[in-house]
Amino acid sequence: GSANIGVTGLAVMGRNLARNLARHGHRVAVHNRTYARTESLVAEHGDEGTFVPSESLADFVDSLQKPRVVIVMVKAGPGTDAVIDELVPLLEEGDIVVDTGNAHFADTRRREEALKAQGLHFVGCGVSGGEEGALLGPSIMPGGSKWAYDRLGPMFESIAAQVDGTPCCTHVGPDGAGHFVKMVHNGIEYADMQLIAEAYDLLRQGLGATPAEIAEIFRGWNEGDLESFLIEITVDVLSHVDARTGQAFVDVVQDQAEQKGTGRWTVQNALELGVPITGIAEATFARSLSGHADQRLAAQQAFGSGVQAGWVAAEDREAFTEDVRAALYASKVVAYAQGFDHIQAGSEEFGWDIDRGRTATIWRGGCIIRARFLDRIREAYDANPELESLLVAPYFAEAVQNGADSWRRVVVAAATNGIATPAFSSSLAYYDGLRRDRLPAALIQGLRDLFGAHTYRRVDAEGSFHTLWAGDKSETNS
Ligand code: NBP
Repeated sequence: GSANIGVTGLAVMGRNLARNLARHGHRVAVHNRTYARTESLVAEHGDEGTFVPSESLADFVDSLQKPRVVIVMVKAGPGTDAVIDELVPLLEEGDIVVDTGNAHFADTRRREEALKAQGLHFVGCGVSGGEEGALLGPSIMPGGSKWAYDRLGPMFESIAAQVDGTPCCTHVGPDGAGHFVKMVHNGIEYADMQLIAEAYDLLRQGLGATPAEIAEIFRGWNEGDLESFLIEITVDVLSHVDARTGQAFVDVVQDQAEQKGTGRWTVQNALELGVPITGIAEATFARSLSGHADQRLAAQQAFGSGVQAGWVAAEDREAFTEDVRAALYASKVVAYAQGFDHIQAGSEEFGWDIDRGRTATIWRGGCIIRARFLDRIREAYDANPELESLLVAPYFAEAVQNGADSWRRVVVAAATNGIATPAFSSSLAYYDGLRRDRLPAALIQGLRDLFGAHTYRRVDAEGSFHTLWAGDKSETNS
């Protein structure tokens, strides 16, 4: 075979990834279950580089140089298994199958194990950046063996987004590590968007400002620490006017957020690993709440919304806006700190040895959460790879401490005026909980011991203790 790399699955993502590879001088074998897609890719973009089209999967495999690298970019789930099952008998020892779909990392672990038993390398690879990223430079998060990365890493690094000359692609770790990190990335994306939405809501209701006016506030914020793709596109969405009605676009969109499930996966796994990713969880639940139209209507009818717009006095407008900015930044620091804790917990659980600083580096470009702030995260982990929490890294500690008064004023204002800010509020609660010397968890331990003899540990002695609550309340030591 003559092609360096192959892509099977040529819907929007696979098509754009194949074009990106071809544009970077790789000879790309292309295949799709329905041949028409393969034909249209070559007809429309054949001049962008070298494509080697095949109608059958067997011819596609034959057109590849050994050891073969086959990218599978099909609808995640049973489709991926179907393609793998068809591919495996056609491959030879040492060949590499790369799944760039949005697979759950547990599926990736299962597939990796199955293919390893057949002498094949399986690379579960997170890709972020949507259609445009796939074409112009995504953030790429490959898992799998080091051997596989040595073979395909240079090709992936060539097509990834580049920031300051560094590609947004690195070998994340063995088996499911790449898809795990992609999952947490999406969870952080949920939290970041919820925080932005809460900031918008506060400005809109508090100031009585129009979406266009708020777009200008976000535009200003994008000049500072908050500079990021999500803030940038918030400006675009808020300033957009609906052609049909002449109203602000954001006012004609149904207020029910949808989800494809990666936020849910993140929260489910965090519960299993016991990582308090409260920002991501609240963001996921806020989307669920928005979708419960019937319950919302019932509650509106029962209680009314209770929000009095325009509560901020004229002389306080600037200060309030700055408070919301600081609260947004502090809450965002919490959301990312929690996300990186989750990555660390997964890394320990599955033995992946993920480098959190490098992970921050590959999110600086190409992906949805790309932001200036990720440089700071990388610096924090470079300075101390064993960092207990991002929150305590000097730069973030300062941001959170400096913003704390603003953060509190905003959460108070939200509560006073009937604005739901689950992500702002829970992030503040996390910060305050984490830094407390004594938590009321001591009382919970007492209750658990009383009703269930669950035992407790003492502050002044080793071992587990139980109080004979129903008896003479003496203490036993086990
Ligand atoms: P889709 O997720 O819409 O999948 C369509 C592709 O899957 C077509 O090529 C289709 O072939 C193929 N396919 C299916 Br469906 N079942 C198959 C089977 N049993 N055997 C062989 N091929 C099968 O495509 P997409 O939107 O390009 O996304 C591809 C992957 O990338 C997904 O896993 C997605 O989650 C992930 N992803 C998407 C984005 C994004 O922004 N869209 C971003 C990051 C990752 P056909 O043409 O013959 O029907």
